[in-house]
Amino acid sequence: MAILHGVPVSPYVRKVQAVLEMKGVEYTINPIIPFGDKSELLALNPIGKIPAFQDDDITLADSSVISAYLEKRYPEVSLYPEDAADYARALWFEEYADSHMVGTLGSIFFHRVLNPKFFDTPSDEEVVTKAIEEDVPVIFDYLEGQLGDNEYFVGNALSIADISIAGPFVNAEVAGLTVDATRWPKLAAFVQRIFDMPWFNNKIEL
Ligand SMILES: N[C@@H](CCC(=O)N[C@@H](CS)C(=O)NCC(=O)O)C(=O)O
Repeated sequence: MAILHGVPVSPYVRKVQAVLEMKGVEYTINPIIPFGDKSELLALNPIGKIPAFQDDDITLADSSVISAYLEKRYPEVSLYPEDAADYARALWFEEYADSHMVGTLGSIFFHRVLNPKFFDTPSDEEVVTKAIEEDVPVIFDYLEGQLGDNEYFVGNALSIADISIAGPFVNAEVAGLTVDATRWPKLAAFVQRIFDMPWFNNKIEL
């Protein structure tokens, strides 16, 4: 059976978990964390990050690589658009979520949740407030505009774009940051729509 290495606290692990669930692939989770002794993780991923993934005889790292592999290996439920432009747009949103959103929303989560709980360090609320007041609105404005009146980000069908974008909102919510529906109504409805999907893991266990 396939093994997903990593804890779903990570938005990247959550993304792969959602792809596996959507596609109905059987898997187990090895809840490895990327801190402390990294020897087990380094044997799976030379840069020591989660997620890593094993299936048949292959070992893979990086959530985008793993998701792209899953699409080819288990194509029955497709999460990547056929049309070339839509495909590129879906990859862009995946990249935007992974490289940009996780940096901002993830750092708020790190400060407010992980630091006090695991690293005996209080949240630096000055940094958090600056992120919430300056960086977050730029992201939310962009997403609200890109979504428009559609239910999903690309081609009005669920894709890897939506799964990638929704993931960091779980961490944000646990850190006390939700989408203000009066200011970003379309984005707030989108996040709720994905959170309500039965295959989406919208919880964080610490
Ligand atoms: N681009 C990678 C990012 C993976 C990543 O940064 N994972 C974090 C957890 S959220 C990690 O393992 N960090 C440990 C470290 O950087 O040492 C992916 O999409 O999988």
